[in-house]
Amino acid sequence: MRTMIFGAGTDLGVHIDGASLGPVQLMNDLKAFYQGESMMFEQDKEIIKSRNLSDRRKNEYEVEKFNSNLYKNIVEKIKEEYFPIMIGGDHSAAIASALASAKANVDVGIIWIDAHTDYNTFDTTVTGNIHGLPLAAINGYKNTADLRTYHDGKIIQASKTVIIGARSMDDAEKDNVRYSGVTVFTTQDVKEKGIEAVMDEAFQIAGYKTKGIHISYDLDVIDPEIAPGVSIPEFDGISEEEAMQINEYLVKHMKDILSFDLVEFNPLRDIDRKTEQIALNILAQIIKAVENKKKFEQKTYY
Ligand SMILES: [Mn+2]
Repeated sequence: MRTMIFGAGTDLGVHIDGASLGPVQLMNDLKAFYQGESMMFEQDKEIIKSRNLSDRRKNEYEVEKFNSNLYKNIVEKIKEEYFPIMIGGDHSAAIASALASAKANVDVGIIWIDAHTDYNTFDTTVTGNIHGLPLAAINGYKNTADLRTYHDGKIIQASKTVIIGARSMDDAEKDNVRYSGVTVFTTQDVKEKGIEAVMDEAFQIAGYKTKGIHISYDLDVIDPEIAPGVSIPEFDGISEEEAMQINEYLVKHMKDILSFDLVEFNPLRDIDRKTEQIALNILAQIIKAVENKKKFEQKTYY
């Protein structure tokens, strides 16, 4: 299949700057071997970001405007039979990419690979950073509707949602996760059960009676000693080897995958380009696997 890379140059969803610079940098690096198409989206330079600690809806209008444009373009390109790869930007952009996949592909599951569960609502958020809400918004959970006004309401079901690598949750967010019914594999679960077993289970759940799976990969799932270039690092993450095993699994199961995000690369926080190299590795492998993906290949029956 042909790939369309969507660069989502936004850091409106987090009070720390830099994630908006990720996609341009990675696209430049990719030029050496990616001759395919891309569309770059940038946040409005005039925006003065809200960093007010008491603002529980930081840059809500701006995030919504950015995502609405991104969403429309991804839906269109999926209909033109492109495979969308969204490079973030902070994770708020995944509301657009995941819901676009749900809109264009009708019935999808989702695997959220992330140190955080991103399952806050406007009622429970402690920071007001919208990159802590996207998965709840994608699942249509409670007070998140304002984050998908451009979308027709076809959310991704929590029963077909799997989080992998979580190790940081706010207290109220924990309750949200519990009530929602999503499946969570913590970093500890990954270490104990092994990548293969966790991924097998995740694909069963997210792939069950769906047309395929949206993968949303947040680089902060990896230990910050190895991948420091993210906005909100969490210690005790997965190793580089485990990250590559996850990627190998994804490559092997590309026929079940409909769309892919790689988010939260923050060049301003990176050290010795470590995170950049890992991000490039992941992208290069995924792009190659998409090239080899046949359009009408039968999805695995889960
Ligand atoms: Mn995230």
